[in-house]
Amino acid sequence: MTRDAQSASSAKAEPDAHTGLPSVGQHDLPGFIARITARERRAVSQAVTELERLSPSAPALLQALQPHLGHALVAGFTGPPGAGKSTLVNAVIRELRAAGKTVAVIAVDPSSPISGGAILGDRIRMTAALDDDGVFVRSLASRGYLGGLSPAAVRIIDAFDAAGFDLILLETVGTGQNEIDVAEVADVRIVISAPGLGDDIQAMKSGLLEIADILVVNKGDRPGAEQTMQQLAGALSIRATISDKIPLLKTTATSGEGVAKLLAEIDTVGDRVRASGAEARRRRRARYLIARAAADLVAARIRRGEGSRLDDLSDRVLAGTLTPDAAAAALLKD
Ligand SMILES: Nc1nc2c(ncn2[C@@H]2O[C@H](COP(=O)(O)OP(=O)(O)OP(=O)(O)O)[C@@H](O)[C@H]2O)c(=O)[nH]1
Ligand SMILES: [Mg+2]
Repeated sequence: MTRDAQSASSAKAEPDAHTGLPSVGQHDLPGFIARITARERRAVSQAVTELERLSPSAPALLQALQPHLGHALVAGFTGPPGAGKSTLVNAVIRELRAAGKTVAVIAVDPSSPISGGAILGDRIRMTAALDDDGVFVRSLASRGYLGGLSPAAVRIIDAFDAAGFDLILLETVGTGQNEIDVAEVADVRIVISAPGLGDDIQAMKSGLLEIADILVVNKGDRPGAEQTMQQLAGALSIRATISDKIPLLKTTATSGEGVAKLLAEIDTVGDRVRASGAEARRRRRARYLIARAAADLVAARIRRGEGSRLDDLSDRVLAGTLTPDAAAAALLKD
């Protein structure tokens, strides 16, 4: 079958009840995979949507993608709302394209209510190169994904990886545990701060600093950038064992200053990560998806009618004969 014939046949298929998309029947899955690995834009887009929404054919798709994974490096851009993550991602895209590298972007909940950043604005800024086949951007801006927004983002990584993109940039707002989870799935974790964000250093201390492979102070053109650099250097020096390994950089995303240096650092960390093999990177994503799915299953089980068992365990906790942790362990063993 020619590529066009394949496109036509998948376009004619019955729409999937869940996603409204033409559903990918088992029979043309190999053709669909071939179009994804050839980075055919429509196929990549459809695969991403199916994985995002966990359509009925998504599990089979995810499985069929596995032999094609391992090329891409995933770089997570995390930081407080308004630090300039999207602007920096945009600058990084430009730099990567100038170097002939292909790049896919996943922006998780890019419109944070706190900074008031517009989703559309994000999209326009990040899709400046819309007609460039070497760039693909997907914003996950609304809730309601089956299994959660973060697992959706992690599933999508596989579609972009199979499509052969060199780098996958993952933008997440680093305020909640979920976002930090997603950032941990990244191969290279870039934590972005900026002057004038209030208690951002405090936020850094509560978790973000630990996950950083590279620390960036963006808005280097703003007054206070130097002070933020010093504060972060101070926070790093307290953790003496890692301080000499974590690069601390200053960027101005709006002008592109410092972005080349950032890419060089991403490359350095990337080489280190690549040395540990593609399987280790894929394994981390698989572990995350399994752990999240398991947690969901347990929560569903508890919600669904294990009430009497819970009542029984609660009685024992109230009587002081069982700790809540031991009760939880007992519940999981059932
Ligand atoms: N002066 C200056 N402004 C910047 C710089 N980088 C980003 N900005 C501005 O900061 C604002 C927020 O930038 P975004 O890139 O949307 O920040 P973000 O971290 O993606 O924000 P959320 O996704 O809402 O968390 C915008 O008005 C940008 O133009 C910079 O280097 N210098
Ligand atoms: Mg953003």
